Amino acid sequence: MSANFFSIVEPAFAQAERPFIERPDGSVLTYGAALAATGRIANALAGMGVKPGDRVAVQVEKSPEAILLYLACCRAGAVFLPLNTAYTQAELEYFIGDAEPTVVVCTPARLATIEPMARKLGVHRVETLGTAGDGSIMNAATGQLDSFKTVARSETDLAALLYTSGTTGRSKGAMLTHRNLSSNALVLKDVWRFSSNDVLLHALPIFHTHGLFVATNTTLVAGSSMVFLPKFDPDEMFRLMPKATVMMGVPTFYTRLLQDARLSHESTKHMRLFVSGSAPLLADTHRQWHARTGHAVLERYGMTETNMITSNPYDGERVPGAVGFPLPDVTVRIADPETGALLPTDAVGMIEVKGPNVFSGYWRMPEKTKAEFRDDGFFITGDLGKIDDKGYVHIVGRGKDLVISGGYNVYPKEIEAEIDAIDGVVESAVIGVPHADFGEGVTAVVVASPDAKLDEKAVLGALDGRLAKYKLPKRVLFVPDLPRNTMGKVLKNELRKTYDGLYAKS
Ligand code: MCA
Ligand code: AMP
Repeated sequence: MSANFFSIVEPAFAQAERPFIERPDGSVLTYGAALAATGRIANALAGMGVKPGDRVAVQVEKSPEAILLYLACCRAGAVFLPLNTAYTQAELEYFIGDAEPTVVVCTPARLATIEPMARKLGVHRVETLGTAGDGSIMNAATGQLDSFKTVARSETDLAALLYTSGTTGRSKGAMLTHRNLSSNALVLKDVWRFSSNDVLLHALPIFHTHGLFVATNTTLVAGSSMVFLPKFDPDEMFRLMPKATVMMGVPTFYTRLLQDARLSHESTKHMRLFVSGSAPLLADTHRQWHARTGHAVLERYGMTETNMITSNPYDGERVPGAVGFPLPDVTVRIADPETGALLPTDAVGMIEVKGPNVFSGYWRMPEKTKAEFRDDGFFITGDLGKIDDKGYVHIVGRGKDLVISGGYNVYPKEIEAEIDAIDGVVESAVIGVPHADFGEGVTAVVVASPDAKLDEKAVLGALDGRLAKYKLPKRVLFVPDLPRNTMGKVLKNELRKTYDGLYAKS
């Protein structure tokens, strides 16, 4: 039997009249209409020359049609490559050059800039998709047959390519197989008790694992439905929450909703589950949420490379500050970061993971892939943690130099390289500093040459357009020297301590 992820979720589409996605205006895309549309789009993709294994790169605004395009890619056996809408032209150029997609789909507004660049990189077709069901890809699908024979795929065939930045060098494409997607979706459906009665309030972006796989794939395997918001907006969340039973969010969703007077037992009474992930949910936020709503947020832990790894229990204690137990079929262990030797209960070390959820490697980077796996197949997450005597996993820090801002990963090296290239900058260090809204605020500490007339505004001005906005430092601070150890390594921990209270009141 084919292991194509679409074939696994196909039973949901048999309930043709059931709602799949409800738009904020109340209009509904049923499973039946979605099935037919994915067939038409898959036929259009095949007509454009997309063959199984080809990449389809997609940088579009959130819409139900973007989900249909993702599913059509699955059906056609193509590898879906979603791209954050905040990525700049230079960032896109790298991804497209590296992934060599057959087709690029962008917003109508960006066609004029993306098309010439993509063509120069050898892309066969550049198509558009708007937020109102418009765009050339939808035009190409019009008139195509609804029926499409979903391409047979094996468990190890690629379903998606998701770029993650690295601690060193360039972004890496995490290769995710059909088995990675289906194993995680089936497990999450069970452990979070998803059923066809559920309605997920979906306010996450759909170009990363959280909004695309965790939220959408779990909905699909359960035949549930989603209320789809273009983006997180507290007014819309409170208006639509009475229609929903589940919400998934990054910690910033929870801290922002907590600041809203409308958050109460009453306004959340229709909900059965709140899930948090992508960044640490402070134990304090967990407790405040419980006090205000009566709901214990269920925190889980994952990575682009591994999908979801652990989850707090549905029944049983959801421990504030812990990320719960390894998911069924997933093995988690704690090892000495240097030697790989296994560590006992409660000892802090590197979190390593193995299971059907773990990706098959980085796109065209066999050496980087090898470096991040142990010989016995465990993936080295780069997160530091421990497992307590009850089996709960706790993340206590990061072995990797990473800042997580509002659920988005920012790798300091990438920002430092851009800052160091600015005239008058001697060197820089980028750190994450506690931030009331984003969890961590990207912060640049810069050493300028004595004769340079550089200030915060000038640095930010020089970075504008070169990096996605969420990567831009919230503050740029100038120092005469960076603190270093005897080996000459910048002491980022010391910098983090110095600037700890910088965003306390933001
Ligand atoms: C927007 N801005 C940000 C962020 N988002 N800056 C830093 N960090 C961010 N996350 C910028 C905007 O460009 C804007 O800049 C300014 O901050 C204020 O924007 P605002 O309107 O407040 O932001 P927003 O549009 O409300 O977005 C905040 C958000 C959003 C809702 C938290 O970032 C979001 O939806 N995050 C979810 C990320 C996510 O899905 N991560 C999952 C990755 P200016 O004022 O200059 O214009 S998957 C993953 O991590 C793993 C696998 C896992 O475990 O899930
Ligand atoms: P990404 O590369 O976007 O997939 O981000 C993965 C990283 O997000 C992980 O390696 C963790 O550092 C972090 N992360 C995800 N979920 C949690 C969580 N619940 N608590 C703490 N960190 C998390």
